[in-house]
Parts: sequence; C-alpha cells; structure tokens
Amino acid sequence: MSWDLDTFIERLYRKQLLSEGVVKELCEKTKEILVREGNVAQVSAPVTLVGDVHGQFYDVLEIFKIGGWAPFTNYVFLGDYVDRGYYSVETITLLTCLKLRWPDRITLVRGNHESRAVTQTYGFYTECMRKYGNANVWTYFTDLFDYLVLSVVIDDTIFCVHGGLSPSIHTIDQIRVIDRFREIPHEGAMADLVWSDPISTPSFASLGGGTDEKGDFAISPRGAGYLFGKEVTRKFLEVNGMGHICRAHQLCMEGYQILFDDMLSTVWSAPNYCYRAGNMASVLEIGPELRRYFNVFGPCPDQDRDAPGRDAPGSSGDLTAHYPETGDEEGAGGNQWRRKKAARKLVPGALRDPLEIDDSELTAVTGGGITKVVAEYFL
Ligand SMILES: [Mn+2]
Repeated sequence: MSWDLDTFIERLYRKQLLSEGVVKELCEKTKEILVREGNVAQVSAPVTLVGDVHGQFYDVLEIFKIGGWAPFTNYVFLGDYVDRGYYSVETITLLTCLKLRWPDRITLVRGNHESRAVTQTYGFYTECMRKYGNANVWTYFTDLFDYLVLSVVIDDTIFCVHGGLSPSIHTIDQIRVIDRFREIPHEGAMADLVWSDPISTPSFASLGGGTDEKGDFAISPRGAGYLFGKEVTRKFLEVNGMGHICRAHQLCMEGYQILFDDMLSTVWSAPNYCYRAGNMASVLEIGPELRRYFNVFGPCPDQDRDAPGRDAPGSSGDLTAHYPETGDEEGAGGNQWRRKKAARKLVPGALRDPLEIDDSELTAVTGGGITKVVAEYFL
C-alpha cells in the first residue's frame, strides 16, 4: 500500500480496512498535527458539530451525506468514535485520515471512550484483535487518543466539550494548562471534561445535588465526572464570556436536548444506538450569526448498508466540481444559507440555484437523510 491519503480515504468510504503498517504511519503523522493544537481549539462558524458515533460506520457515512463531505463542510466531532458499534476501526481510521488530510476542516475532541481502559471493556480492543489478529492497531490508536484536544470554542462564543463541566475548572484558561498528553485519569479536571453530565433541577435534588434552584455539582452515577446544574452552567458562561455550551455523551431519544433555558445543548449522533435503542440522532449546524440548526436523522436505509459510500467523493466521480467554493456561507442569510446547503447535499448532478429549492425538499431529504429540521435557536 503506497502512501496516498486520498486513496486511503476512498477505500475507507467503501469500508475497506487499511494495513497495519499504514495505520501506524497514519497515527504517527496525525500526532504531529495534534501536538500543535491547544487543549482548547479555536474554530470559526459555519461548522457542523457531531456527537457520539460509537463505531456505527454506516451512520457516519449518513452524517456526511446529510452534513456534506469533507472538506466542504467544517466539522467538529465531539468524541466517542469507538466502542459499542461494529465498525470502530473503520470509523476512527476514516476520521483520522480526514483529520490528517484537512487538519483545519476537521477537529476531533476526545471523548471518555478514547481511552485504553474503556476500549478494553467496550469493544474497540476486541474488534482490533478480530480484524488485525493482534493488538497493534489498538495500541496505535489509543496512543493517538492521548493527543486529541479536550474542548473547542467556536467564534469566542460557544464552548464545546464531550462531557461537561468540572468543579476544578472555573475558567477556560485553566483547561489550556492541563497536561492532556496522557491516558484519561480517573478523576480531576481532565476526567470531568469527558465524563460529566448536566442535570435538570427536578432530578438534581433527588441525587443529593441540592434542594433549591441553584444546581451545583453532585456525584455522578457513572462513577466518574460530576453532575452539574443550571447555576454552575450560568456562572461558567458568565465568567468566560461564552453564550452557550454544546456537548455530547448522553443518548437523546430525539437526537438532541436543550437544557437550562437554552444555555446548554446535547447533540447525539448515533441513531438507533447499539442497533436497538430506537433513538433518533442529530448533527448541529452552527450557521451564520451562530444560528443553530439541529438536523435530526434516523438510521441509514438498509440498502445503503449493502453499498456503503456509493455517494462518497471518489466513488462516483469528482464531487469537487459540484462544490465550486467553500466557506462562502457567512454572508448569506440563514434561510438562504440552508437552501444552499440543501442544494449541495441533495443534487447529484450540478449545483442548483438554492432559491429553487422549496421547503418540502428541505424537510424531505432523500434516503434516510434529514427527516426534519426540528429547531432553530438563536444565542
Ligand atoms: Mn461519552
């Protein structure tokens, strides 16, 4: 296998594994990119946020069909790429290749599953052993996980993290000075960022988190990280001059959840989680003026599982011609921006005039694509 990232990416879109030697080199090269990124990566809108995908490779392809293929859409993945699903290896190999190929277009945040200890229990280790016959690939990727960033700030306004807040962290600057190049520890700031969960006030008191409206920190039933309430969230936003927290980590039956008077949202991107939960998934598009669109979708259609990636760049001609420019959405109005996005996603031939696309097309995308844009929120 000669070293050609574009070829690797095409192969991965067809769900073909790369050789052990290529994975080793891939991880080493990607580390060199990641080591230069700070613990808090700075990202500009427009950008699409993806929550947990957990090795559900076909649903990851569905995300690219819905959200646009790299590098034509900016992505922030919020962690938990591996474990649970059947295709953790294919999923993390693809995302790593995309990161290495377009480092400024893809940001990979560390989740609690990007850990040696967790992947030995929940599937990734076993899958590597089964698919490669030894643990080398697991070692390469788990070593790479130590380099993933811990959080993202979008346009100095939206704070993104896999899990949530920590009683040890009051300012984002405190995150910047964590020594992150290590296995996720059992406790402390780094553990909390990947493990914590928000909890609404009514549930809070029953878990010992306080009996009033304050909502402080409480012990998490996960055994790692903390539960945190509305007041903690409000204070974190105020101290850091942020407008919103976006995180993943928790299954949402509707694909997303908004808490604390729209101070925090959860995005979950594994539809029918573990192939049996029956939930929807979403990706969150942050558009011009930081408008947020939760694009909700279900499991990819069964027929697409037989022909993975058939719409992917490289498998059906060069899509570059259909995406003549990138990053030109900033100046457009929100609705027009969405129409343009829709035109790019839906039309297999040439780019259509976005204004020709009517609302029914926006809400009834082909295949198992966007079922509806359920919510539009402003900061
Ligand atoms: Mn998680």
